[in-house]
Amino acid sequence: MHLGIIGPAQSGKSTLFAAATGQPARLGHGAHRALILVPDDRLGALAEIENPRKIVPAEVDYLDWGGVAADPTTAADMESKIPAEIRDCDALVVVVRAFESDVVAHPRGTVDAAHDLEDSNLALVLADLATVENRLSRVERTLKVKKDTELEAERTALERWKTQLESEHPIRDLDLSDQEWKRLRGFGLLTAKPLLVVVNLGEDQIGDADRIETEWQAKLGPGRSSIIALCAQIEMEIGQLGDEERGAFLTDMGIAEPALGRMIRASYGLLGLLSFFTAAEPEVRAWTITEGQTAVEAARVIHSDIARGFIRAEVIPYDDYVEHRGVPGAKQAGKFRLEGKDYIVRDGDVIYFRFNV
Ligand SMILES: Nc1nc2c(ncn2[C@@H]2O[C@H](COP(=O)(O)OP(=O)(O)OP(=O)(O)O)[C@@H](O)[C@H]2O)c(=O)[nH]1
Ligand SMILES: [Mg+2]
Repeated sequence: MHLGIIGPAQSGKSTLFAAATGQPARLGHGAHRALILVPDDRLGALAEIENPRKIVPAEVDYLDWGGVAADPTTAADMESKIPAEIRDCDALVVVVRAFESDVVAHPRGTVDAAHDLEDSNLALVLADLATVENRLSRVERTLKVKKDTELEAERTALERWKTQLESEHPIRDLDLSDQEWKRLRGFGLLTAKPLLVVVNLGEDQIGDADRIETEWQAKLGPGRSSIIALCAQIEMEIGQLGDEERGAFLTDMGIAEPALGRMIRASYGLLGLLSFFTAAEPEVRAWTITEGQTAVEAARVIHSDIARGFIRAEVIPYDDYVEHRGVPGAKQAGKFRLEGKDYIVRDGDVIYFRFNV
């Protein structure tokens, strides 16, 4: 999974990135990329049963890109500012600033997170509009010289997207058919990507996080988007603490759970991702797939050979696995299932793939 972090200048993107990745904050512009491990308590429970040599969590690839601000420029200009790396991301994280600080200047002079979000949205809408208009004029030129039903269908779709963007609304809020989603995929449109809004709170606003999240959730469109309020600075500090100090610090700050875990889960939810596990020697490991993927597709995530030579999947749901302390117990309790290629994998399935190549 690839997540791209964007947002106005000085909103706390690099601080959030540092908190998420455990790497030191590199302030200033420029792209930083890192893998972060997806926290999942279930791995610990499985490891306690299996005593593996290694525990391997699922990974998320984070890309911290510099400021994306909607200057009052042309759409084409905006489009050219968005790098290919951001277009390749599966979802975008927009960080907007709610924290007040005398030492950190705000590009606009005042802190207004809602306004920042509108700006960022507008920047992405403008970039998409340029992409759509370019393609539309090319399609129209071709249609003038030859008839092509496929291109006509594309023109209809492009015109619909253009209308949506011209009204300053993201593509993700349109009610699209599967076919249109398929068509969209090739365009890398930014506003079609799921969006996670991070409201970066001040240290003194943490107590308001729940209220702010509820308030903002209501403002987001019907498409796949979600909001989380956290204090990036504090999250970064939490990440630097040892396990023992961390508990005390969280209690002190009145934080039930570090927001990063919630953030990663939110991005999983937005993208329709789920984890399945493998728990055979030498490692207990989490793997990421999309909701609705089949056993053979899950096998392919591990290795193409396992998919090619797929015989069957031996499946135990996570809860049963833990309750019966592993495979023999689960088998005895009748919780062990043999599934074929087309089995739809569920979140938390512990799977052993039988294959032959
Ligand atoms: N008080 C406070 N300061 C913060 C918080 N988050 C970030 N900062 C500070 O704000 C400044 C900007 O943070 P960065 O993380 O560099 O922001 P950025 O969005 O990456 O900035 P650019 O990449 O330059 O656009 C730094 O001095 C941070 O220490 C926060 O939650 N509270
Ligand atoms: Mg930065």
